[in-house]
Amino acid sequence: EQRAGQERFDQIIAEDSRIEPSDWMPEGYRKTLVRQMSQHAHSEIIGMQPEANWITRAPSLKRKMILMAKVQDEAGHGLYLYSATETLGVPREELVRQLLDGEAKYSSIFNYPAMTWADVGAIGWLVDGAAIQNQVPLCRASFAPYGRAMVRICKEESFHQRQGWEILYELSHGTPEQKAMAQDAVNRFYGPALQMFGPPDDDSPNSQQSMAWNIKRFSNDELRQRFVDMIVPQAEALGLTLPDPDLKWNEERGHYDFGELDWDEFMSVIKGKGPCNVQRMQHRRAAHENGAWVREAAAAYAEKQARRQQD
Ligand code: FAQ
Repeated sequence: EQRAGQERFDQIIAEDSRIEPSDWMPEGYRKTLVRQMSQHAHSEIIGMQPEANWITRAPSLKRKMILMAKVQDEAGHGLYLYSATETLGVPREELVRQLLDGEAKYSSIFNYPAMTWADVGAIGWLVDGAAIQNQVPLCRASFAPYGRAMVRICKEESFHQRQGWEILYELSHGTPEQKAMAQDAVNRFYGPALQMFGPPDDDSPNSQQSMAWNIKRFSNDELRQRFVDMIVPQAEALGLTLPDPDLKWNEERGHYDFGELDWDEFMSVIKGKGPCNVQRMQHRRAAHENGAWVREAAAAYAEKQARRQQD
């Protein structure tokens, strides 16, 4: 049965078709998906924190409503992704436990603080922008529930990126102080946003296999390059600069060259030593504990409904 399963799996991958949860799959494929999808879900949930910090301080009612909607979208993305991961046979409680115990990673970017209102703009433009670049190809991931979740998520991320760009545009066309604030936010978020795509290809242990399984469609460096090519003209349109003296159009390659990123910083953030790692995890653990009564009430309600149906 294992051999037949493997053959069918190989055929589905070779045809660039899709694996459903009920299909046989190799254990490594399942593990890789659980790892990547759950880390993605955790990132969405932890990623609510930097921007949520600004909901009460948004500069107008309209901005507050937009920001609230965006942060709620991130919660929704986390939930679809947890549900998609559960189809691989790992219960939600276990995924959450892995996050709270520090076993599972989440994106490095969310360990940086949102210090000014302009940071909310930079997060929308650069962080959601990088997220879209990485996630559009994931709509074609070979594991069907992941791809399906990604379609909706990407639509919402596009709105998020536009709202961030618009915040920065307003600031960069405002007073000199506002423009300086926008520039400072871009200066701080540019490098960490580029690191969201993961380590350079030579140091990316998972890429090759994930690409062979049609989970990843492009390598970390390919997506990073596309992102840089996309944001350079957008930065020009904003009237802001990107903080990289080596950023230069390369006619021969047809791409922008850019400088080496600070990979020591990246590794240290992933290992828990970024500016906000401790705060992010403390906040998440407290939110989990404070939400225990909601989970208990929901479970009791579900049980009551199930009993009623039996009667
Ligand atoms: N941060 O071999 P690779 C969002 C880890 S967007 C932390 O290259 P892989 C939207 C990696 O897990 C952000 N860790 O790994 C939003 C692996 O460690 P492991 C979330 C990172 O998986 C916006 C090790 O390094 N998006 O949330 C990072 O093939 C605004 C070796 O790396 C996704 O998760 C990093 N940046 O490629 C929400 C997208 N990069 O697991 C709120 C889906 C790498 O072996 C507000 N994920 N690592 O212990 C992916 O596409 C891939 O997992 C990559 C990494 C590209 C992130």
